[in-house]
Amino acid sequence: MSGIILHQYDSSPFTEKVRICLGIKGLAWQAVDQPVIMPKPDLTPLTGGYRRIPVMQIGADIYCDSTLIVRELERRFPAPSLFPAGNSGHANAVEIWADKALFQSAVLAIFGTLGDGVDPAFIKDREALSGQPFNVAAMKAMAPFALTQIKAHAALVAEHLTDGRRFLEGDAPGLSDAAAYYNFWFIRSFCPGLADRFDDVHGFDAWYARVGAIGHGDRSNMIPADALAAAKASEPVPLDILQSDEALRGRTVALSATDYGRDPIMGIFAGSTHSSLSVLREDTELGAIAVHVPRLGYSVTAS
Ligand SMILES: N[C@@H](CCC(=O)N[C@@H](CS)C(=O)NCC(=O)O)C(=O)O
Repeated sequence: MSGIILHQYDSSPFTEKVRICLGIKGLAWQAVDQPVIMPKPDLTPLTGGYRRIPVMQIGADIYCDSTLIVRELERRFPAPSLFPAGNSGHANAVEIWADKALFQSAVLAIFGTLGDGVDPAFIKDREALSGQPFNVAAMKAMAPFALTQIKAHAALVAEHLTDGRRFLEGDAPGLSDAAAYYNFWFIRSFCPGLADRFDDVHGFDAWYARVGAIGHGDRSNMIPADALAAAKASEPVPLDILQSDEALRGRTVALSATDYGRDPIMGIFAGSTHSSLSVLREDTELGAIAVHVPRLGYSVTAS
């Protein structure tokens, strides 16, 4: 067993990026379904406050954010690689494009189309998450424009495939494909009929079908209590701290996303790399837990 536990919900687009990466690697994993809105009483004891989805757990190590999760998968399970062309720069750039620009257009197109049908409890929750009003009227007005943007993004993908390659890095799929794919999956699964085919964007739909066919690896389901028990039964893996972060060693810090969902993760600063930050937390029920976040897009503040 890989020991991978993914805290997720099936409709989560950022999780779909991770699920496709699990499929590329052919890994077995266990899904713990978490609520779509707060409260998340079986998640926050593990994360120390972080509420966003997905979160990966391996024993008593908790990895927040899809960008860190896929890189931790690559580190622990290197073959087949998520960087099949042997370099990561292209995938890193594609992922930033997908997570920011393309995701914003997808959100506008979906919620502008669902319009007044969006659950008020969901709206209230997402307003608290973002600190911004969830303005359905504005989204409705923007949805047609957002759809033109989405098709233009699809055309960028198709343009990259014009030399006949099957996937964005060549003949084998990688993180680039998972990242470029998941927002189109989000739209197509949430709003069937809205942007189901791009017949005049030659090559796009065939690529989309190839990525979808990769699947999600070998998934089984786990109840939240078993995930909490797995954390309790394990110890976090030992960590190193970069020389440049030595001053933070042993200090109580808050890790926080800098875009939205900024709930702080309080803990003892215990690890860092150029791409991640880690704290250790002592939970009265679960014992020692290490929580890891990406360095990019997260702040660390000593109290
Ligand atoms: N940068 C984060 C973004 C994650 C994100 O925004 N996830 C959405 C679901 S796809 C979320 O957490 N929404 C609020 C919630 O589920 O509570 C990542 O890549 O994991």
